[in-house]
Amino acid sequence: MKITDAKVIVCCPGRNFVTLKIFTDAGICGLGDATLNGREKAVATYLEEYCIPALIGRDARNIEDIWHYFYKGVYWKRGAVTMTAIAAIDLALWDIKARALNTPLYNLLGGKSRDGVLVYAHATGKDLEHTIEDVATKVESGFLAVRVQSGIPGIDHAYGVPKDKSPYEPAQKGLPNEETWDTAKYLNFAPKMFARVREVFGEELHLLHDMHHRCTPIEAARLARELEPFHLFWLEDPVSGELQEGLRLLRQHSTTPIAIGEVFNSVYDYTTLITHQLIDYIRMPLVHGGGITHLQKVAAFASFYHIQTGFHGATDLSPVNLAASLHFNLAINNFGIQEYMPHQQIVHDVFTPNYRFENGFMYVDETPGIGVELNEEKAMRYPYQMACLPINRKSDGTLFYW
Ligand code: EZ4
Ligand code: CO
Repeated sequence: MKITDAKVIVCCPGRNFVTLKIFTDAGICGLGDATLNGREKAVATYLEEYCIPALIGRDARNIEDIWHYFYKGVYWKRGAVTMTAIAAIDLALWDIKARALNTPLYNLLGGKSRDGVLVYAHATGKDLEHTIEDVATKVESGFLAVRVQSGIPGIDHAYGVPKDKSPYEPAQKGLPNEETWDTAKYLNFAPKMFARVREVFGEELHLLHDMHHRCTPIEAARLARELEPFHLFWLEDPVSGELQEGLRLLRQHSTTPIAIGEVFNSVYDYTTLITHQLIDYIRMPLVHGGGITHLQKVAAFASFYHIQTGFHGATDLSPVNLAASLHFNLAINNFGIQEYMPHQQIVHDVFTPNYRFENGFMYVDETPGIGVELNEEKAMRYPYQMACLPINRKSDGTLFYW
């Protein structure tokens, strides 16, 4: 089955998405997500200029060989742009293989280890009481796990917390916004927030929290320790992933489970963290981590250390990534949880997914392949608009370093 062509579709139904479509001489096409928030065109160009010409003529069935061709063959290994491009190729090839064999993707990954995928929702609010209301809304809609983030007294805008009722979107049109951050105010507020959430919602609800790499190791250790009575499912990105020894320091002080890696793209970002058992959940998503072929190996490696998956799943990853992640999560033994934020309706004008949410879990249907269709004609109606993630400064103007 020869690859005859491939093309990159960049569209902006509410936010930017980059999709790779690979064509074969068997008449079967596959889709891969190539969206890297705020750097979309870099991946699109990487694919168009360097990958697609080298893909044409290859046998689409040889996924492992093609993966290594693009990983090792280019000399310049790793990096978010490269690994996102490789992921898009890899996802599209797995989609093609599963469509060719007329079976849902999870069947090729070992079959189902479970019926549904446990997912967590985001609850946010401009202040604590609005956040509590949003947690209640998520619980009422059936979620068993909720990530809680709130506006913080004394901080103008907390990352990822919409100011009004507008949909979640951390990227803003144009060049990066500059926001102000105050760690001391945050550290004072977060334990009070979780005390109140537990008081209102009791012990059963799984609670998660994202620190977005804003703390030093000793600050993170303080918070992880103070949050212990509230039994978090996980504390995410407590320190920058670049500082792996920081996680060891945190570990020495706290039993709060740790998740990290939404900005990672390689197993080599994880080797110390996994083998020294400094974390509990890996966050690297298929789309930024070289696709299924690479994540299968990382997840298997983590499994030997009793570390589970908890893939990134914000709305800046496309429905193709989410659907592929659900197949992956259904199949592997050491699945933990999946982040799930529903895309805006306008996204489903372009992408038609095969998944549904019910009572805290997500399910895929029996559609062969990854199970997502892209309407290219509709995609053309939403042209790319530059948007970037914000930059943070301390209250005295210093640019955040970690
Ligand atoms: O910052 O998706 O856990 N989720 C997150 C997200 C990420 C954005 C980056 O593109 O931290 O809000
Ligand atoms: Co995060």
